[in-house]
Amino acid sequence: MACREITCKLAIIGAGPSGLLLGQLLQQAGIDNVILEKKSAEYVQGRIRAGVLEQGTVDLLREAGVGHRIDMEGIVHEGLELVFDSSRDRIDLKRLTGDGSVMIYGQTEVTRDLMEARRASGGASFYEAEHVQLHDVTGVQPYVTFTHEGQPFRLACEYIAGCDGYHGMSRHCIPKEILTEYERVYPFNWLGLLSDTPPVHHELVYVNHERGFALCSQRSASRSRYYLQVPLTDRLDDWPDSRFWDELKRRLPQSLAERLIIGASLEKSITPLRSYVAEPMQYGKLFLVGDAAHIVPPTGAKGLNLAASDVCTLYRILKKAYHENRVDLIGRYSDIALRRVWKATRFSWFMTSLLHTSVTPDHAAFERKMQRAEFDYYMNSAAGLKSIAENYIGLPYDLVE
Ligand code: RFL
Ligand code: PHB
Repeated sequence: MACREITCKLAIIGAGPSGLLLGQLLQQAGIDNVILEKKSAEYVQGRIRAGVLEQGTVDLLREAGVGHRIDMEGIVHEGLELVFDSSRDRIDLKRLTGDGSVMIYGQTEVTRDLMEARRASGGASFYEAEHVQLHDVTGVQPYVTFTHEGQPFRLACEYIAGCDGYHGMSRHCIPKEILTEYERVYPFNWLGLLSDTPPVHHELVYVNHERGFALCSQRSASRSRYYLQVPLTDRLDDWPDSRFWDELKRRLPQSLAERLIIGASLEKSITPLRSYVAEPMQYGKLFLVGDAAHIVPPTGAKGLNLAASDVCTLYRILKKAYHENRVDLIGRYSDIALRRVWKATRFSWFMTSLLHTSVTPDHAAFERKMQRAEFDYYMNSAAGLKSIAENYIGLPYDLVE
């Protein structure tokens, strides 16, 4: 079958939040782009993931023209709780950061809003694209080949955004001698449960209990999301709903446990915890964006937010390059993005280390003492509280100029 030829300024690989948001912002700026996604739209839309949006992410979504539903349905949180054993401490985000907050709005909803905006903008998207391959990324005119519904395509473009997540292939186009990878895999997983039950508390509660970490999150006044630290060897079959609820109750302070309302799970999944950063985040005309370049453990609620700040950096650079002929900025993407990436990687690692119980028996007693001392320090120091608060609401974006 003859290969169909199409052209655009930017080829976007992946229709997760990174690809969809970048596509939407550029579409609005008159910079045409084509999105290629391996999975079906229904599959992408159905993935249950993040729930906490930083103010910077919400502002960027508004700028992309998809702020309407967030502003109506998102829940503003001005604080969160940290619990060590049974003692509860509140971090007052608003007071500590001078009016800062985060927004509770599910990644599934962000994805739905962005997909609808994409449809309305008329931007081209190919779902269930197969055999996606990048070519000549360091050449004058890179291109992407793929197959869609059995038809081979050749997409000629000026730049490529690799928004294809941690398991994507864009990153692997950067030669091994150029790419440096930094990684830490944590020795436990998270088991998540979604249920149509009212949240146990009106704010998020992060718990360090000697039986393991627990998190009480939410999607709405009637939908809860809970997580438990579980051993790497545990499988979903090991965790019928009743066991999940019993274990969560045991890890919560009594004041919360007695208020916990349980119900059937709508979804349950196991997530590995990993810190990973690939440097540089760009190679020739290929830019890596979001999870394609870095992964953080979810304890700091940073993954999606970091994807949004990468998108913001690349969007501002491309807009200036196309509208103001500032092509000199193109080579600065990686350096600008990585500064914020490393700070969020540090915070996510810090929160993970502070809140999870050790699985190495030799060090467990010592590490628990260290965690308690760290808790006491952070919760009783104005500087400590402020440090957690300003990182949780999201550090400022670096300027592109
Ligand atoms: P995604 O969402 O993985 O999307 C990548 C897309 O690329 C597609 N793809 C390909 N397409 C074409 N050709 C190929 N060869 C391809 N290979 C892959 C994939 O099918 C997919 O659709 O990456 P993106 O867009 O960078 O977005 C990143 C976020 O999804 C992720 O960081 C967050 O979900 C992380 N995360 C959280 N982040 C937050 O900011 N706040 C949170 O509260 C939060 N909680 C979480 C989380 C992630 C979790 N899990 C499941 C890892 C909670 C959990 C449990
Ligand atoms: C969630 O609601 O899925 C969530 C919230 C906060 C986190 C991680 C996940 O730190």
